[in-house]
Amino acid sequence: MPKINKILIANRGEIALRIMRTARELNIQTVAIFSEADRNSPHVRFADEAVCIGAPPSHQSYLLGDKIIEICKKLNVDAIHPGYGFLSENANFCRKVIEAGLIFIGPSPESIELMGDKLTSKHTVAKYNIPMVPGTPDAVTDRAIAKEKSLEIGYPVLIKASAGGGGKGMRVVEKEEDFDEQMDRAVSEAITSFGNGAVFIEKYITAPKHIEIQVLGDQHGNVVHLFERECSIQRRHQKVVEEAPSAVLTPEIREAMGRCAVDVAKACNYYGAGTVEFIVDERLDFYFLEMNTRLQVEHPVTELITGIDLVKEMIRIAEGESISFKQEDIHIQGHAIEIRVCAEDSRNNFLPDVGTLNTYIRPEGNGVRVDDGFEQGMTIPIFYDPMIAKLITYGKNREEAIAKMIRAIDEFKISGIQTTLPFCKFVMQHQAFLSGNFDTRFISLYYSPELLDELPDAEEEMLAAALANFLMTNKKTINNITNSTTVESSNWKANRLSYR
Ligand code: MV4
Repeated sequence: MPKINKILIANRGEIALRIMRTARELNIQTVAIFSEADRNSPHVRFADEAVCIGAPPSHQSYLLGDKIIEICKKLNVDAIHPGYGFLSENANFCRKVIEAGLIFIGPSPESIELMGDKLTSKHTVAKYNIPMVPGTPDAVTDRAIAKEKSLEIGYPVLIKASAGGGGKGMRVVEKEEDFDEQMDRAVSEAITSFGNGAVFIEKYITAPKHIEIQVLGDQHGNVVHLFERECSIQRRHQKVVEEAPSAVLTPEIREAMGRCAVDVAKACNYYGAGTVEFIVDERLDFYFLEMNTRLQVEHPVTELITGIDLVKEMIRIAEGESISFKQEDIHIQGHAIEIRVCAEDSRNNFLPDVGTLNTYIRPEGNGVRVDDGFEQGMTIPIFYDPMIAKLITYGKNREEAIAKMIRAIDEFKISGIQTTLPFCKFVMQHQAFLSGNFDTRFISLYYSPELLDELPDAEEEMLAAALANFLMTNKKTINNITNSTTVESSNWKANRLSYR
């Protein structure tokens, strides 16, 4: 079995650090790559070796597959971990890595290819009894036929790009009169975004929950699942809050979804870490949507409830080892929630906010994990994803995880840029979130920026503290009114800095 002694991480920021930390625990040497914009990043300093790969834009740096492979040869690297985004789901890159005699820490190029196209993935899993949304099994090109099928399926329908992702090339059609226009839009968007105009039709599920199952496969045909993540709170197809487990699944549905996810992985001979995405309707009927063939941003919530280090498993699997545990060995323990702290102004339509982290103080303490790749004083580059940090809390149950999250959000001090922290606090305090029963409409149904100002924010807290202080210094009067005992007080609360 090939032993990995040195890994190059073909990524940046928090995920590069996350992977390097596990590599170090396994006594594996690490090589970072970085663009000119990331020269001073923590992921560069953490690595044993680091190589500047090019100019800030991704196409001149983190997406230069051939150059990355060249660096591996020069530095005697054994394996590449692609992280998420960038080259992680690029089957051609994966193939070139293997052809260069290197190990790709992830699935085979064939699995990536099969699951990268939605229609191909549906055909691949067809031999297993995987529930799927009613729809056309193949691409539709003829409008008359497409409309006929849509009537059969029943409006509303959804036109989806087969090569799609991130909601691109996806159009809801409410009634037959709108069909032609929406089909034209979906096709042209699919061509522009993916260079492939193939679209298909599905029944539109109007209030779906997004629930995904983490799977692991090894190169000996073993596949296990690590339960679900609930990811319904999204904006523009970007997840904002994720948790594990889901508060609404019954043990029976959880097991059925887990078995389905394992079958999907088996259908494409999957190895490595992957995620099988489902939508779940009001009746808790679930439907397979697609499979993501990478380590995902939200993997920490699964690590916390299972105690499994997913990156460690990925590395061992890439070396040819078997998964280190059996399905029956793992159980859900406690509850974990993750929020994505992004450089976006939740008061202004989540517009990306550029600037410098003048203040950046992380929350700490029991049940708090922060995965990040920035430090105080750094500027957030405009060239990449606006995510600054992932804040993850873990408690013995959902209530505890939420309480810890609210405490940790308040403890997170960021100034210099607007972040999604206030929005995430709003979510944590919303009745629909607290109930555990919500769907992908959460933001459109419940959120408007004005509501953030109704939350007690740091400034209000300071005002309240100042008022309390004023009342305390006038305690004689208060005592006269309330007859309470006097207590010592100081100005510390009113004097403390407010960063937000
Ligand atoms: C759907 C759907 C409703 N009905 N398919 C969005 C991205 C892609 N992964 C699949 N998506 C959806 N597919 C049918 N037949 C609703 C969505 C959807 C969605 C799914 C998960 C999380 C957020 C979403 C937001 C809008 C639409």
